[in-house]
Amino acid sequence: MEHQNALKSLIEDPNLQPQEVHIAHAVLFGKRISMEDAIFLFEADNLPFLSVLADFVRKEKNGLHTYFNRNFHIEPTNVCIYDCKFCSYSRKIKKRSEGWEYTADDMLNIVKSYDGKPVTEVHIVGGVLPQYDLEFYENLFARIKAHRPDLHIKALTPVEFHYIFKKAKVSYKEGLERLIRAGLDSVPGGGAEIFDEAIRDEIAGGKCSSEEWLELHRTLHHLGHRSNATMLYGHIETYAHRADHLNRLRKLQDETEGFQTFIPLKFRNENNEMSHLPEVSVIEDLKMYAISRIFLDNFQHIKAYWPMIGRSTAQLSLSFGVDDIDGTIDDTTKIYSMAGSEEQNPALSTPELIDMIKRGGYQPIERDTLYHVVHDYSVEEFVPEADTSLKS
Ligand code: V47
Ligand code: SF4
Repeated sequence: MEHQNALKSLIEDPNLQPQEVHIAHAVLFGKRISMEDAIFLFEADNLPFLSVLADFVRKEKNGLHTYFNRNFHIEPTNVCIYDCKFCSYSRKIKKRSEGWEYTADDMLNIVKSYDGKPVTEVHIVGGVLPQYDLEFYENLFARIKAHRPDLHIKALTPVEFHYIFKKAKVSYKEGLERLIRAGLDSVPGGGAEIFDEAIRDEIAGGKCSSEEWLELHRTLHHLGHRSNATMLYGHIETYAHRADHLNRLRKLQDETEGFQTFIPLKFRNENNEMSHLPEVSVIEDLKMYAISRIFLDNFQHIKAYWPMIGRSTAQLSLSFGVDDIDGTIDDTTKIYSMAGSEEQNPALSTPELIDMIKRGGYQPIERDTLYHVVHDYSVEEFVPEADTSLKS
């Protein structure tokens, strides 16, 4: 196998530092790397080395498969009681007039606008407001399921759950059970930011703590449901904070095996209170993907969110451990267009996405939320449907 030979010959390279040899051996023999190793890799800045290691892990786990799915996003509101400094998206409660607040009817109408379209998932996440309480979401999820039972509902984050369950005076378990009964299928990875308490307090003070974020996912996994995890990187955190974040996720995954994919989210600096910080380079992005892939040996998938990093970096990321490029952002998730994503209008049709993956040398697989294969475009031809545009 080419990727195994690449790693074996890399180990023979006399120019490698001793710690690099040690890490390469660990990866070749399926052993874990430590937090210290991860920090070393961030600091060493050896991109070719990282590429060989991350590509090895990627191919051992997922071969050449590169996943995407067809989903659409609904953001119930862009008004939020919290005030995260990096957030380009929320209007503070006092600037409510600049925001939107959808009713359940509004959101059901958005769902209905996809009737007949080949989407498999709705992703629902927005700001936190008191009227979006437990009953509201129970009612919303039940109405979506009544209208389209096969649509997977991936919704809310521990930030919202923590707030609404506290308000309803129910435990995480009871609250999640009620929402699952109503139709919640899985939970996206947002709200994780950075787990280090001091940094979290500085950039996202007031919302759920790191321990609460992890506890919510633990509870969800014990109830038999899956979720994703993210990390917001490239702001005021250090490499040690990144390693700590990855380590807390790896530990929880050892316990529950409930995470499907890890998504590193690059901090974008437009329209927020941290705009004075420069954005990190593409090299830093590729390092982040590769080290995540190498460190998180118990995560099956690493996702690059292409509306955030742009198509070219997303394509490049496939050689740095990434096996999922999310894909089908229908309405150009506002969170990123407001934060200043590389492409102002990141719409990508299914054929374009398939072509991008194939040109990178990988096999495009359309998946559902739980990574069941919907279409394998490495063996199937893409047949244009009535509406193939992933942009509304
Ligand atoms: O938690 C907010 C981030 C997240 C900025 O699970 C920012 O499939 C960068 O979690 N620069 C929400 N990031 C988005 C999210 C997500 C996205 C796509 C797929 C999935 C999934 C999850 O967005 C927030 C926060 O970390 N965010 N502002 C910003 N200025
Ligand atoms: Fe609110 Fe989320 Fe923005 Fe924080 S990141 S202000 S919780 S919408």
